[in-house]
Amino acid sequence: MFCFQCEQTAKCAGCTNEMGVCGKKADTAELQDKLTGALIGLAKTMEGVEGTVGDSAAAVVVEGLFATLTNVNFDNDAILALADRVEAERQKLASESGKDAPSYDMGKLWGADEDVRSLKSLILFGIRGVAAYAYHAAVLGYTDEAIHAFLYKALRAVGADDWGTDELLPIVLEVGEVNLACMALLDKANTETFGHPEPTEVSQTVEKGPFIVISGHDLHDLKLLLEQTEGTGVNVYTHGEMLPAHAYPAFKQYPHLKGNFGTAWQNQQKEFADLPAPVLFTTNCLMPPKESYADRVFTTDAVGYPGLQHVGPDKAFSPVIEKALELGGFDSDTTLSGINGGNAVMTGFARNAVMSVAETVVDAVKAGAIKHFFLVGGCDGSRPGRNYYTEFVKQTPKDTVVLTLACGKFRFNDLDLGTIGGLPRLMDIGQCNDAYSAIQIALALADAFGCGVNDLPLSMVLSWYEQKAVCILLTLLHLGITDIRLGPTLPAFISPNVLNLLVEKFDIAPITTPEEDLKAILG
Ligand code: SF4
Ligand code: SF3
Repeated sequence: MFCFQCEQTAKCAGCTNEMGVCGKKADTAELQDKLTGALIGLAKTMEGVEGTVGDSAAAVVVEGLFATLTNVNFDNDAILALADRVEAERQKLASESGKDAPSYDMGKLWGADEDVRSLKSLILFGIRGVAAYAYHAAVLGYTDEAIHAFLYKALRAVGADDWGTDELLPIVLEVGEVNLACMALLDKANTETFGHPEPTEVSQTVEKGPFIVISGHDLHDLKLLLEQTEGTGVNVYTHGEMLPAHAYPAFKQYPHLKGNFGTAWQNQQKEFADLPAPVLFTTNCLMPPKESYADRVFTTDAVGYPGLQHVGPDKAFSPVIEKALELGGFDSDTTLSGINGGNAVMTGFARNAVMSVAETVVDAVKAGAIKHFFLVGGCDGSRPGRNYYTEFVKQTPKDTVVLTLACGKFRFNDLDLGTIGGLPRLMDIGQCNDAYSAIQIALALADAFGCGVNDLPLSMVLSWYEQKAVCILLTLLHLGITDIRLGPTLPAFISPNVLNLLVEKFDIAPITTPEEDLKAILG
């Protein structure tokens, strides 16, 4: 196998043995390549006849890309079934249009010249992230043909044998542009369906009695689960990237959505080991479950793992609810504190909430009360160097504000950083896709100060793990944002030449130490 799409890849170079660091087995990796190759074949078959492509083809492209994202699907049967659907769509289209293109051999990509491989990887991994966001928007009824058309174009670019830097680089940045549109679509879907997030304190105490833990990014699944658990005596707790759901008005009407359980994804094997409740995964990041709790883990949507119970498109969560009733939950109220010992966390500082206090923020900056903003956001992971982010946030001066998003925040979201002028110093904007909100906040601040985003007293200190972080990073580059610090390590798929290019054009830099980086940023 060969896979180097995530941050924990073996030796910071690539997973090549019988099993990847994430637990993905070689045969699964090969089937994922087969699926991706089939998607490229389908996209090539579509060239010139996109107008005749039906919704089912668009759906399978989105799902096929999403399923190959890190920590989503480990189930060979599910991946093969997706590849078969792709194949069927290609044959249907080919018979209609008289045009056909075979599956692409991914071995050609992994064996390509390192700069070509690097740029194509940025495109492929980036669109895997875009597809995940497009999937969540689509389940709420929001789709955009321009986004689908770009996914086809980007797949063709990955399969273009004679393309070099000149052809590929513009498409890399276009991934960022389209991802911005896709995050905007998801933001619209979420806020029009569930309302605008409001600052909300979330308890980390699990009340006694039966409960379900729901993880991942899909708010629609949460809604369906809350509806189906209503009146059953089963409480619901969020986990990981589901935490920001508590801030949406539509979810506040469910009194049995009680709080949050646990921290970021890489702690699940420890945190779920003795859990007297089932866990439902709606997206990444699923880790191979330990035997001790595998019978309590359920998957849905694009997520899958051999042997785990999967809830299909009918979304009948009854087996999950029955499991919760059977396990019964804790005998007494139980708190799993955050990693710094805090028992409650705040979320919901999305664009509407922050912009409603924009005047206070701008006045505080003008009066010198707020000297600097940091966006410390992105994915969490298990690399020891990731305590950089905890230390960085702890060391930010009292006259600075820390904005955060995605699951990396569990490293510090239980810290009490105090307030500035009535505003909390630490504000959680939401999930990784709420980077859209963060961008809107930054643009509004730039507007208020009559400057560009790069001229704001704002620094981005980002952590990455999987491919959603890749497309978000490309969005920031597309917007011309410079001086980003990235860690805990740089992507293995960025070749030295491509890195030079990013450094020259965007001043992107690896994190060093909290002390040095803070000194460099604050002068
Ligand atoms: Fe390795 Fe990451 Fe690929 Fe898993 S997703 S096989 S850890 S590079
Ligand atoms: Fe986390 Fe997996 Fe990336 Fe949406 S849940 S951020 S790592």
